Amino acid sequence: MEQTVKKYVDGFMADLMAKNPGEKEFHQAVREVLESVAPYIIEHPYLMDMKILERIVEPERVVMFRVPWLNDEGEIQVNRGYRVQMNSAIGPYKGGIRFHPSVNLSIMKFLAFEQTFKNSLTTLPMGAGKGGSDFNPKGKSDNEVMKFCQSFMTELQRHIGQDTDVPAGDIGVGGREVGYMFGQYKRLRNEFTGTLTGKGISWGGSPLRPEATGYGTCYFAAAMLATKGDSFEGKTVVISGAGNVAQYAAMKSLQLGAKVLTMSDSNGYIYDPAGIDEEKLAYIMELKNVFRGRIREYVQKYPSAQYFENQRPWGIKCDIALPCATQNELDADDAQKLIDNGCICVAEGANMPSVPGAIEIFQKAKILYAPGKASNAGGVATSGLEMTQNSIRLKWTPEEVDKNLHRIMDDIHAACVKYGTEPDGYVNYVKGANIAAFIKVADAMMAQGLV
Ligand code: NDP
Ligand code: 2IT
Repeated sequence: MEQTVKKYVDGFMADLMAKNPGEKEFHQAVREVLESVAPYIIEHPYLMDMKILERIVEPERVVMFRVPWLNDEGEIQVNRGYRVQMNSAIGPYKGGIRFHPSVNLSIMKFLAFEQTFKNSLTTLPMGAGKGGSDFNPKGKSDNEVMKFCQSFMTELQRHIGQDTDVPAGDIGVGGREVGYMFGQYKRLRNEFTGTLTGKGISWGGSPLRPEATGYGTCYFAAAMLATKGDSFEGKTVVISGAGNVAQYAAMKSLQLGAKVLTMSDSNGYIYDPAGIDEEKLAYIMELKNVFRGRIREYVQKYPSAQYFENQRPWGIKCDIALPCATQNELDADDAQKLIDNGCICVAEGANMPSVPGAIEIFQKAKILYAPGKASNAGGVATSGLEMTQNSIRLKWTPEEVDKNLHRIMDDIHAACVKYGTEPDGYVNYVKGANIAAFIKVADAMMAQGLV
């Protein structure tokens, strides 16, 4: 069986790589899913005959477009915009928009592919998409960000809609950018609809959408710990990133009784042995969200902490690690350091932060390890709840949304346990998440015929 699976995976990947040359992040994301679902597909040959996998890796549509805009000096700037409409088998395309200079087609496709499985796990009717631009919001004035967002949306608006494709935030896209994009969408289409999620609370946003990804990641980690009769209480937590996901992962870790030791950005990390408490976290949130500052400024305010330039936080001894920055930010050496230091649980807030070699190390050591598509699904799930509220023209209370979010994370955890429990009782959350998500999308695709 193992040989048959390997042959199938290698053959499929060879074709995929030939057809999508140079798209290394996309190859990485597909291989991970393929390794999980290949045995299932081989046992269900009709899936092979129906070419479900070949269809699932091919985006339904990719839009690439020019985004011209004028900077504050009146100079012409040109960026590239993308929207990958990956899969609409279970609902309208749904997924974030990323503004970062590293954005390219491979990164968009990997994120849209991951989104297919993540959205399937949420239990809500959402297909998958992802978009973005190589625009770098760092150092830009509010006016420049607005100009860019308006130009970006001027093209994107013709491809999206509340029943077609519903974008939201991701790296470099938060409340400010969603606001500018929503304003331009509304102006051009002359409609006030739920076409974007992550909107402001007074104009159609859902309570707890900003908190949802970080909170959900902790709810998922708590569910994993509970399988061992354990919890966050009294644990040490190492977090990477200092953006939306990292901030609320830190907040929920504190609420659950843990001590947060680190946060980071792309320049380095801070280590506070006394713990980043509520007051220090409030400082970080103001620093990052209002002043758009750098994490190194933390040590000027709190001199007992240390700053490590150009380093990642994984060498700091901890019980729980929450990677919440970006893809491939945790390599095999980092994973080994975490294991050697006694880490018992890794839950990904970011998309694909652990390289394949790191995942192998976590699973060999049989620690609790959750892939992002399971543990960070709370963000898009709450976007789904925002869509529901927009459709029924009501706003729920934060308590109602939190209850739904918590239930969804527990349901995703249960699905992973159902499909990922190995004969020795170890839960392989990667396998569980991939198979549970795949079955739902594959069934929907088959029911809808060859489209
Ligand atoms: P933000 O833009 O709010 O924050 C991103 C953080 O990650 C910043 O601290 C940023 O540092 C850091 N970062 C970005 N790129 C790199 C890099 N190349 N190397 C090191 N650090 C980096 O984004 P989010 O918090 O929204 O997103 C973080 C991750 O979570 C992403 O992987 C995203 O796809 C994922 N995610 C987000 C969801 C959401 O609802 N927002 C939902 C599910 C997943 P710097 O300021 O220096 O760039
Ligand atoms: O990666 C993700 O799931 C997100 N960036 C959130 C997508 C969304 O539509 O809320």
